[in-house]
Parts: sequence; C-alpha cells; structure tokens
Amino acid sequence: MLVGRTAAEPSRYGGQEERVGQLDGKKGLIFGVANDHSIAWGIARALHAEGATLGFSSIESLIDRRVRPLADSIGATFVEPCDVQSDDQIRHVMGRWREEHGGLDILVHALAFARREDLEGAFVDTSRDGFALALDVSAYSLVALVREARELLHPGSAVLTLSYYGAEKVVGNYNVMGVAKAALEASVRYLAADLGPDGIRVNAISAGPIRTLAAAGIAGFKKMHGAFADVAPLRRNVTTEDVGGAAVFLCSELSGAITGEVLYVDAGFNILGVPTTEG
Ligand code: NAD
Ligand code: 0WE
Repeated sequence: MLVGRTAAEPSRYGGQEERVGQLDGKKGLIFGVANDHSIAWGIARALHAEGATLGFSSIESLIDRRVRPLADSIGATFVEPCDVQSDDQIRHVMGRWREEHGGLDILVHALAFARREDLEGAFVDTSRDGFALALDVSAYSLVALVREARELLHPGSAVLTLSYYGAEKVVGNYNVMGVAKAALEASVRYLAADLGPDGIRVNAISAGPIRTLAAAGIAGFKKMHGAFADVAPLRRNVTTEDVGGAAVFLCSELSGAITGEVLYVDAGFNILGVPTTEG
C-alpha cells in the first residue's frame, strides 16, 4: 500500500513499501549540497532511504540548476537559499522551515570554505581576513545554524557536521582549514554540552578524502586520494555512501547515547602511526 507518497515520487525501497526505516517520520534539513558528488547529497540519499523527509539549503547560485533537480528526485519540496555568513539568511531559512514543517529532527551541516590561496603555500602566511573567513564559514556557521534552529529542535533531534583529519594532525596545504576544523570539532563538544540537557545530540563525521567539488582543483589532491587507498587499513577510498551510512546511525536512535563525538569514516587511516603500504 502507498501511504504518504505521491505516484510521482520514487519509492525508497524499489517497491518493497513495508520495510521499516530507521528514520521513518523524521524531518531533516541539509545544508551543503552543491551537486550529486557532494557529501551532503550522499547523506541525503541515505537519510531518505531510511524514511526521512528532507529539505535543502545551499547558496543561491546553486539552487535552480543543481539543488532543485536533486531535491525533486527524492520528492523534497523545501529548497531555500542561504549564505551561512548571514544571520538574517539563516533566520529566514529556519522561519520558512517552521512554517512548512514545524519541528526539526535532523540538522546536517556539510559545508566549508577557505580562500584558495590559503590552501596552498605555508600556513604561516595566512592573512587575518583569510583566517576569519575560513573560521566564519566552516566553524562559526554550525553555532549560528544550531542557535537559530534551537526552537525547532526537541528531545531526540540530532545535529551532524563534517570534519577532516587535518583538524588533528598536520596535512600539507590544508592549512587554515585544519584550524577551522579543529574549531568545528571543539564547537561540536560545546554545543553537545549545551543542548544535551534538552535531549539534542551533536556529532561530527571525520571523513577520508572524497573527490567532491571542494576537493577538485586542490593541489596534490589526486595524488593524496590515490595514496590513501594504498595505505588505509581497508585499502580503499571512502565514498559518500560510506558517509551516508554513518550519518543514518548518528541521526537515528541507534546512536541515542552518543553526543559530542567525532566518528571517523576513513577506512581506518587515522589509527596508523606510520602510514605505509607494509604490514
Ligand atoms: P562540496 O563542494 O560538495 O560541498 C561544500 C558546500 O559548501 C557547497 O555546497 C558550498 O556551496 C557550501 N558553501 C561554501 N560556502 C558557503 C556559504 N558561505 N554558505 C552556504 N554554503 C556554503 O564538498 P564536500 O566535500 O561535500 O564538502 C562538504 C563538507 O565535507 C565540508 O565541511 C568539507 O570540509 C567536509 N569534508 C570533505 C572531505 C572531502 O575529501 N571531500 C573530507 C572530509 C570532510
Ligand atoms: O574540507 C575540505 C575542503 C574544503 C574547501 C575546499 C575548497 C576548494 C575551493 C574549502 N575551501 C575551498 N576553497 C576553494 O576555493 N576537504 C577535507 C577536502 C580537502 O581539501 C584539501 C585536502 C582535502 C582532503 C586541501 C589540501 C589538502 C588536502
């Protein structure tokens, strides 16, 4: 039997309508879809497959050409522009969500930005402006989104963000983004402590390198991506499907007692003391 789904919307289960999803009845808002290679889109597909109803927000220039067609493909109607550097725009999106959906069960933050010139050369050369921009877009935006979403969140709601190993260890050229991710991971812990008493969980996934738009054109990325698969314990790269699976876990009751955590989805790379192909 078809319940709560129009004929135009594709089945989540390829016709097996009775399967119970881990996120049935949950409503999620996802920030950071740029295209179908985006980690945010991998997360969206996974959450949708488990029964979540989703909405999307991305920067305005991406909405009509990129985001709306992807949203349409999973029957999502909520698509709103937002530059996370603007408190007004964040407030507007959350207001629109309240009008359309009321509460918010899942908030996904999958975005980052630093100036290209700050992702090459020496970290010591990072300008004051470049530092502030990277930290504003990549770390402070999580705090701003959570604050403006707070009245929509309720016991059982989950917030998820995306980090990278460069937060913890030096990765050549990651530079100011590493500092921004360190701030992001610390923000996850402080937000988790703030919102924990309200039953709201806040976690991060630290993903291995994935060839998304944000990774394209990064000096040396291709080489690093290849070398990663040669040395990671699982001897492979990480996919957006891998990240989506972990996101389902962190956004569902399966992880009901986990908050303030950074979960590595990196084929084991971070456990290595000396990343080599031997052993
Ligand atoms: P992506 O390019 O698909 O997504 C990045 C998104 O950030 C884009 O949608 C872009 O529009 C958005 N964005 C940038 N500035 C913004 C602003 N001011 N307001 C609103 N949105 C803005 O790349 P991705 O790799 O999917 O990145 C998603 C997240 O995953 C980022 O936090 C990134 O740091 C993280 N991450 C990526 C990798 C990787 O190797 N690709 C690994 C670990 C973590
Ligand atoms: O977080 C990221 C990348 C985020 C990012 C990417 C860009 C490229 C385009 C932020 N800002 C910009 N600004 C641009 O102008 N990753 C985890 C992917 C990534 O980026 C690297 C990496 C990896 C991995 C940069 C250097 C070294 C490794």
